[in-house]
Amino acid sequence: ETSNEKTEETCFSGHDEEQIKLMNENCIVLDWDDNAIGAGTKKLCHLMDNIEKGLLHRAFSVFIFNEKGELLLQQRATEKITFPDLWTNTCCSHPLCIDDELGLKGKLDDKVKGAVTAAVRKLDHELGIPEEETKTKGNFHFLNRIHYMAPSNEPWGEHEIDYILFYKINSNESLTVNPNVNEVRDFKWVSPNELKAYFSDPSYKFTPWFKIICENYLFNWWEKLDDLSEVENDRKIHRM
Ligand code: DMA
Ligand code: MN
Repeated sequence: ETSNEKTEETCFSGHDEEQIKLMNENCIVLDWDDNAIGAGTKKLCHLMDNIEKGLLHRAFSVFIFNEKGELLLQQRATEKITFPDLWTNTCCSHPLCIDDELGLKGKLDDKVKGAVTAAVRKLDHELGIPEEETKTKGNFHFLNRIHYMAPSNEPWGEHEIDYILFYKINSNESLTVNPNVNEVRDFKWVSPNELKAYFSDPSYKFTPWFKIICENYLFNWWEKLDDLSEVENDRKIHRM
């Protein structure tokens, strides 16, 4: 059971109208093995009261790399209800409880396809990268799934199984980036060394999931960017 006792006023007072509306999206509620067991609004899935009772949902994190091997970072908009103003990977969100994004057959390949479909949708919505540029899907690589929990500003938090997706821009391709200011405050392309320097610069604050991914996996995967075959398609769920 999920508690909905927090009133709209306590949760949303002072928050942005557009971001409040998005809290009605239907996330995919999961058991510990990443099986879909129901739907839950984005609001219910991100209240710490519910998370503390075990409520878990599916998410994805995209990392876009250009032909120079640089990673596209974004700074979340001040309007974001959870983790505002923090720097993070290219794009994060949730596959929704709809046929295209759910992975109806329940097989991992199918769930990855659902996450990629959601990623194409949100890269357009957040960063203005047209769906036509990414939806051929050949550029996406599924790395692994990370199960983590992290509190945000009261009363919010995250508790997700997060599908990690790399997207490599080929040398004959270009990428249009035209951020939606309600979602993204700033963006920049970084090399591994530049990112490491930002980590020791106190004026850059990062999201908890991006820190977890960086500390455990990112730099190793980044070194293998030219050939991900050794590290991609990991079937294990990594609990952090
Ligand atoms: C949620 O991201 C997903 C992860 C991996 C934290 P988000 O808060 O940016 O979601 P949305 O863009 O849908 O608000
Ligand atoms: Mn989430």
